Amino acid sequence: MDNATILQNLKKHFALDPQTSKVLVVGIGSTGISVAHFLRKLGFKFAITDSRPSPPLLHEFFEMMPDTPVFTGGFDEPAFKVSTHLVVSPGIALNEKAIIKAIANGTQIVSDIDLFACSDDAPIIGVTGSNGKSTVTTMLGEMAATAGLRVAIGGNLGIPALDLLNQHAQLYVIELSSFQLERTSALKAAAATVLNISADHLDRHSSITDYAQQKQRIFNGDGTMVLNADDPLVAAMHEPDRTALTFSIKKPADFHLAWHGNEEYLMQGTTPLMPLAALPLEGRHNAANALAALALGTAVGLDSQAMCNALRNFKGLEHRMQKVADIRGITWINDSKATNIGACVAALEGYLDKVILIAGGEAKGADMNELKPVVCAKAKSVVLMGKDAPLIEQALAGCVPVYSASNMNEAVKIAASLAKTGDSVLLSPACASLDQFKNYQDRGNKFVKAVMELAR
Ligand code: UMA
Ligand code: ADP
Repeated sequence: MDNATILQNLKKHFALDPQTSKVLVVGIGSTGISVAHFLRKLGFKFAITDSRPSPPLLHEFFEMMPDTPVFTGGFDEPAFKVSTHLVVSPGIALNEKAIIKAIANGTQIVSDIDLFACSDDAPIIGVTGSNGKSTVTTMLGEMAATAGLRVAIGGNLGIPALDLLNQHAQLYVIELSSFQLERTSALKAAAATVLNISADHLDRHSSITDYAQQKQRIFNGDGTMVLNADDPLVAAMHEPDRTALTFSIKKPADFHLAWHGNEEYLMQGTTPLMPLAALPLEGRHNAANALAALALGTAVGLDSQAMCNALRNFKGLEHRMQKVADIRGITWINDSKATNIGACVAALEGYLDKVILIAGGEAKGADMNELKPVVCAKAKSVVLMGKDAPLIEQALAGCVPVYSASNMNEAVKIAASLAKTGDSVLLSPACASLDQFKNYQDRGNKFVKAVMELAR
């Protein structure tokens, strides 16, 4: 799309105009920097702000755009007062005092996703949910590439949506978080899904209802709704006058599982697509992810054969049910990305035998009692670590033996001492990692390292 058309769209949707608008970019992270590049390319004047005194990307920003006004070390800046538009990064809550005041003064809130949605005509697939977003987004990217399309994938997955525009894609697959969706109004995806809803980010959202409502915004517009028939909160999002496709791993749906001969198959209606056993991923929840990806791909016209070929070759992502090693008959699984209860429950539910679970970290306001039934059913013992370990221990009282570890090395050693030949040890923390680690990758990498040391 040429710049003139993008400018027309921005004017129509947000009254954003390089001649008259004063834009403040809020947040100097990867989103803020992508927004700054975009605005500069279109000739907007803007300023940028970050509440941290020296955000990590500040130096890089100064070097790229030395003439742009920068305000750091707090949001209580006059810059908010004079702005007509704020482009707020997802990591920044909209209930910041300066933002609330600006909204009250008539300042418009826009997201990077809004700007992106105004800037290309190619179809967009939107993927949200509490768990499985990155897996499904990546699967779809591989499906579309196998089908011969020029496809760009990003958003919450890592590359900010605006940075994908220079790939001139024929199809975009955008992972969207609740934070991105709550401030987005212009996105009209050709196909979109809410994969599932379980408690997460309740430190930012006032309730699970509010969190689900923000996720539901992915269905704005008139694209195909892809709905998880196994999740009542998602199934309830169905709008009768819209085209919808359902997926399920428990019952018949548009995309579902069924026995065909003596093998379980991924099915489209009554048509067997491929055997479930040919999907090279651990965990039954990944069957749900594959069915969701097939439904989304079908909605935008991808070829079934190409999609199944991509699934057969899909390697999975690191830190999601990643098999780390088999050591003396014990299987070690890294599911460090399980930063909420839903992911840990899904991981445990996929096991037929009992496992030794390593969990704990920051609970983010979630109710750890929800872990109890599945832990009682599927765990032999639990090793807990991190800030909210006491909350989990309390929730699991009387259920399974619980051990405490002060760091990952210790957790792995305790788990090794408990495990017997044939057991699995699963790191699936049900919590965020930031109390003890840089991020979930760091937590997973430390787990892998500790397991490898055992092997030696
Ligand atoms: N900041 C403040 N004040 C605050 C909070 C943040 O000034 O109170 C500043 C930070 O200093 C930072 C800047 O805001 O410099 C931007 O922060 P950001 O947290 O919005 O981070 P970005 O680098 O722009 O990354 C964001 C997403 N981060 C979050 O939503 C927290 C990235 O998702 C995403 O990949 C990226 O945009 C590109 O779209 C990460 C994430 O953790 C992976 N997402 C959460 C999740 O998956 O659970 C939602
Ligand atoms: P997201 O991007 O939503 O965080 P990921 O694909 O990165 O999703 O997976 C995050 C965590 O959720 C991992 O622990 C993974 O094993 C688990 N998970 C993946 N898909 C699902 C699903 N459909 N239901 C529940 N948990 C899932």
